[in-house]
Amino acid sequence: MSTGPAPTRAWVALGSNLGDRAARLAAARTALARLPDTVLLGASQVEETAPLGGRPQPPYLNQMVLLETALAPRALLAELHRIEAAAGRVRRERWASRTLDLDLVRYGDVHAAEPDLTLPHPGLAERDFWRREMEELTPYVR
Ligand code: A4P
Ligand code: MG
Repeated sequence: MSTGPAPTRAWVALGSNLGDRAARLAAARTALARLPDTVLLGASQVEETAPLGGRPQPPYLNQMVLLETALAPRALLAELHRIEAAAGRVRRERWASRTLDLDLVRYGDVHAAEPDLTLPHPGLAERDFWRREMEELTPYVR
């Protein structure tokens, strides 16, 4: 019997604005559902959003998923980075176009203020579409 950490709800935002965006999101959902000690409880609609950040770049497809996971926040974030890398993401400057971006928006009620882990994600305040997508996931929170 496993006696690991109690499973926690984690909200993960998916974004893509390069290449076959819908396929990138679909592959990311599959990869997230396969993470160890993790269940994908639900996914919001995929929506197209105008690029934020002022830099000229193509529109994004965005979506949010709700996970139940026994992975600790930093372990989960490391898995998100691994999935991004597998999708061919090259980290250049901040806010630049990307094949796949995965952000940890919320992890239970955990608050963190480290550069490598800020929770809840600071983008939540200015991203209407994240809040709308979280609203859509409410029925899955239980
Ligand atoms: N980091 C700290 N806390 C977190 C967290 N809660 N979730 C650190 C994810 N990462 C977190 O991230 C930079 C560093 O943030 C990482 O080392 C991580 O440890 P990154 O993914 O390498 O860089 P980034 O994605 O270019 O920067 P950032 O700040 O995450 O930008 P965003 O917020 O992801 O913005 N417009 C629309 N319409 N839709 C979008 O999805 N996305 C962006 C990217 C810009 N414009 C957009 C969208
Ligand atoms: Mg990011």
